[in-house]
Amino acid sequence: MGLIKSIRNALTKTSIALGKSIAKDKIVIEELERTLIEADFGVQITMDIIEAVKKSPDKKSAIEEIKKYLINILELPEKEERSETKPYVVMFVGVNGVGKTTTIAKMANIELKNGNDASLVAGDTFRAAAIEQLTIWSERLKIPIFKGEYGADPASIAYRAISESKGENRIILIDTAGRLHTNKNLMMEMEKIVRVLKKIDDKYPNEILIVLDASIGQNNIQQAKQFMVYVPLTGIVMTKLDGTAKGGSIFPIVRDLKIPVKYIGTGEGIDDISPFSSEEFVNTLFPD
Ligand SMILES: Nc1nc2c(ncn2[C@@H]2O[C@H](COP(=O)(O)OP(=O)(O)O)[C@@H](O)[C@H]2O)c(=O)[nH]1
Ligand SMILES: [Mg+2]
Repeated sequence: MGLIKSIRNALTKTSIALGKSIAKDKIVIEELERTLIEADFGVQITMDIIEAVKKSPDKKSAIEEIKKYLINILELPEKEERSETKPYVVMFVGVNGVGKTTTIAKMANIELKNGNDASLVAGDTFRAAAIEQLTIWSERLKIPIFKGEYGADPASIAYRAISESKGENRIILIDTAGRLHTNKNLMMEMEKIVRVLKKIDDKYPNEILIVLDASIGQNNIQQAKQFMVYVPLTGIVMTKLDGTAKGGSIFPIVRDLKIPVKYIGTGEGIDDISPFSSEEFVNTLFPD
C-alpha cells in the first residue's frame, strides 16, 4: 500500500468525523468543536482552532489557518543530526501491548529494503513468549538476533550485540519489556540498559523511541512523562492509528512532551508503518 494511502486509511476514523463538520461550503462551528474534542485534540488546541475559524473570512482560508497552526505544533526545532556511529543503535520502550516488538520488525524491514543491515536484541527477557516472538521475526526477516535466557540481564545482551557489531554499518534495534512506572525494578532495569551502553560510546543508544498506542489518546502524555524520568526519550512511535478516532491526540502529545513523532503504525502487517511527516498527516486530516 502506498504511503499516503496507508496514512489516509489509518486516519479515516478521525478524518471522516472532521469532514462532516467542514461541509462543502461552510464550517459548522459547534460540530467542529465537538469533533475536535472527540478526536482528542485537547481543549486548548480546539479553542485555538475555533478562534482561527471564526476570524477567517471563508472556509478556504480557515482550513489554511488550521493547517498552518497544526503543522507548527508538530515541527519541533531540529536537535543535532543523526550521529554517525557504527553500529547505529535504537532502543524501544513503552508499556505492555503498545506494539514495541511489532514496530521493531517493521523498522528492521524498512532498513533491509533500504539495503542496510539490521540486528535485533531480545531485551524483553521478562516474558519467555517475548523472546520467542522476536526470534520468529528474525527468522522471517533473516537477520541476526541477540538473546539470552528468560530472566537474563537485557543490558548485557544489548552490550554484547553492540560490541560484536563494532565498526559495522548496521542498525541494532533493541526490544525491551513492557513496564509501568509503578514497577520500580523494571524502570531501573531500563535505565541500566542506557547506562551500560554509554560505556561503549556516550552517543549510545543513538535513539530512544517511546512506543505509544494512539487509542490511549492524551493519556499517553502522563505515560511518556513517567518514562522520561528514567531515560532521555528522543522520539515517539504512534501505533494503532488505524483503530482509533483519537488521531488528534498527536498534537497535544507533541506540544506537551516536546519530542517529535518519528513513525506511525497503521496496522498489524509488516508494511503498516510510515515515517512521520507533519504536513502529510495534517493534510490527510483536513483534505482540501
Ligand atoms: N491495528 C494495529 N495493531 C498493531 C499495531 N502495532 C502493533 N499492533 C498489534 O498490537 C499487539 C501488541 O503488539 P506487540 O508488538 O506485541 O506489543 P509490545 O507488547 O509493545 O511488544 C499485536 O497484536 C500487534 O499486532 C498497529 O499499528 N495497528
Ligand atoms: Mg513485546
